[in-house]
Parts: sequence; C-alpha cells; structure tokens
Amino acid sequence: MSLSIGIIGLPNVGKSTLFNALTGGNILAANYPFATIEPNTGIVPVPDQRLNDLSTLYGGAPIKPATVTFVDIAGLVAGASKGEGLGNQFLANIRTCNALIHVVRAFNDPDVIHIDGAADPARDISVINTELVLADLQTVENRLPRLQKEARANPKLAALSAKLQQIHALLDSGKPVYGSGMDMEGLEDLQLITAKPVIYLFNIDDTDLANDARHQELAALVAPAEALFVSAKLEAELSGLDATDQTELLESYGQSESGLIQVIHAAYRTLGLQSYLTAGEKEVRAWTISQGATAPQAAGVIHGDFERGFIAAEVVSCSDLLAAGSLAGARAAGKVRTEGKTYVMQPDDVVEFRFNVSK
Ligand SMILES: Nc1nc2c(ncn2[C@@H]2O[C@H](COP(=O)(O)OP(=O)(O)OP(=O)(O)O)[C@@H](O)[C@H]2O)c(=O)[nH]1
Ligand SMILES: [Mg+2]
Repeated sequence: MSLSIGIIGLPNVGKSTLFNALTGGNILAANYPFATIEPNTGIVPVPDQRLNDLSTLYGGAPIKPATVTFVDIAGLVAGASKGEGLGNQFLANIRTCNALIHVVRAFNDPDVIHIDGAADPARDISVINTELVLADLQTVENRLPRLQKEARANPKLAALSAKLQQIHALLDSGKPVYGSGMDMEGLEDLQLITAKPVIYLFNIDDTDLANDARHQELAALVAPAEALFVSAKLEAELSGLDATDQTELLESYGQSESGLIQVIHAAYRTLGLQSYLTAGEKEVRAWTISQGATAPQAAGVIHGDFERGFIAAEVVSCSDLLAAGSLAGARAAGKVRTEGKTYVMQPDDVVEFRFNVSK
C-alpha cells in the first residue's frame, strides 16, 4: 500500500512552495497565478527514527522506509468547470490519490498576488470545494445516463444505478461525497475527487505558528475535517538544513514537528493507516497497513503468498527489541510472542512471518 496525496487550492497560495519543501524538489514556485501547469510528482520517504535505530542494531542494514507520493497540480479558480483559468482537466492527475491536501492562504504578504484581490479563507475554501463538486458532477453526469440504460436491460445493475442517482443529487446540492455517509462501492472507477478525505493546510505566517487563537478560528471553518497550520515559507527554509539545524529553527518558532511530519501523520490518521516493521541484516523496512489489520492481512502487504500461506507471526515491540539489543536478547527476556491468524497488528510491532507457500 503506497500513500499518495494530491495538493489542491487556489493559484498562488503556496502549493508548489510546500511541495518543494516536502519533497526536497526544485520546481518552479513563483509569484504569479498559474505558475504550475504540468503536474509535479515527488516521492518522499516517511521519516521514522525506529528504522535508523534498527539498522544500527542489525549492523548497518539498509533502510527501506514507507513512502508518500505528493502530486502538485495547477491552481483551481471559480468557473474552472466551465474553462476559467486552466480549466479543471488537470484534476485527472489527482484522481488516483488516496487523500487531498487543500492549501489555503492565511499568510499576509501584500507582495504576493491573490487571485481575488485579498485572501479570505472561508470564501477561498468554498470556491475550491464548489469546483471539486462541479468536476464530480460532470463525471457523474457522463456516466449516469449510460448506467441507467444498462440497468433497464440488466436488473442486477438497478441498485448501483439508484446509488449513482443519489450521489448525483448529493453533488447537485453542492455537497461532497466524503463525509456524506454515501460510499463508492461498485463505483470506484469513477474516482470522484470529493470522495477523497481532505486535510486542510492553512499556509500561515511563521509568526502565527504558535498562535492558538488564530488556529482555532481557522480550524472552525473546516471542522470536522482536520486542519494543519504550516508556514510554507518556513518549510522551504527548513528543507535546506540538516536535522539538528531543522530542530533548532523549528523550536525557535515553538514547533516540535516539521510540516512534512504533520502532513504525513494527519494523512495516516485521516485514512486510518498505521505501519509495522520488519527487520534483519538484509534490510529494515516499514510497511503501511490499515488500522485494525490482522497478522495475515499485514503479511499480505509483503506478498499475497504470505497471507494465503500464513502460519504464525513472531512479534516483538520495537522498543523492547531496541532495549534488549538483539532479537536473541529480546527472546531471552520473554519479549517475543508467537501470534496467530486473529492477531491485530500494533503500530510498534516488529514482525517475522512464518508461512507455507505450498498451501
Ligand atoms: N509570505 C509568504 N509567501 C509565500 C508563502 N508560501 C508561498 N509564498 C509565495 O507565494 C508565491 C506563490 O507560491 P507558489 O508555491 O508558486 O504557489 P502555487 O499555489 O503553487 O501557485 P500556482 O502554481 O500558480 O497555482 C511565491 O512567490 C511564494 O514565494 C508563505 O508561507 N509566506
Ligand atoms: Mg504551483
């Protein structure tokens, strides 16, 4: 399972600045609307100190971190569904993403042009959300008549057709699919944008990073969705520094985590994901699974055969393994457990699966 996140928002709000900072990339971020035309894609390792510690324990074993793919696209404007700005065709580039980061301008800088004169977070958010709903409406209106026709010939499709009609009504009333209680089962291939979970990222002045009152005021605009407060400008400065200098600079703004970590944690939370680890001399590696996944399901992320032929999982918590200094030490201390098919994976698990491929 590889996590991918699409970055959306109005033009000139800091999407590409953020993308560059997150991915360590060097694409054009410029002070004019529509600086981005072609989509930019960047793959980022998920920082995880446990992998470094395990690598040391296993004699410098190579690290294979989990990854997140970020996709930076052009800015959307009001009327994009009717061709305003660059239109909305480029939304196709985020259709396969698992989640969206909606960047909202909340910084003050008279030198940075705002497409509608001045930043107004509430209005700006609703402009984008309206365009996403309209884009989905176009997708649904393309499909609905065909599905209705097919359903008349094949009664098995009646339920699906009725469901798409309900989704159409929902979108037509201006509401996104995500959070509506509607699911997309059977209609996944439509890849509706508004069916994806959205995390709002308010691009704020660095002087507002510790301003709780400001955060609350902005978070209230999007609740119950998750809101993050990041200064893309500060993130850009951070990305050029080594780890120690990064921590110092962040601390000087009262921050304990970089924007990248905040974004990744928020995405994992929103999507209900967690990781587990495998470790040995050959490699130490993080794997991404759904929260609540059982041991065989977790094994299946490595290889389908591991799930089908699952026998047992040898599990030790990473902190116990590191404290013991070796797997043998952890075993001697009684910290290594053998778990069966119904075991629910925990986020700090280091696992070795036993399986039988001939099954
Ligand atoms: N003051 C300030 N300026 C910023 C911040 N983030 C971005 N900018 C500036 O805003 C301008 C636009 O940034 P981009 O990252 O290119 O914006 P974008 O959203 O990708 O814009 P499009 O690609 O045109 O849709 C640039 O001049 C950035 O330097 C910020 O946090 N503070
Ligand atoms: Mg851009």
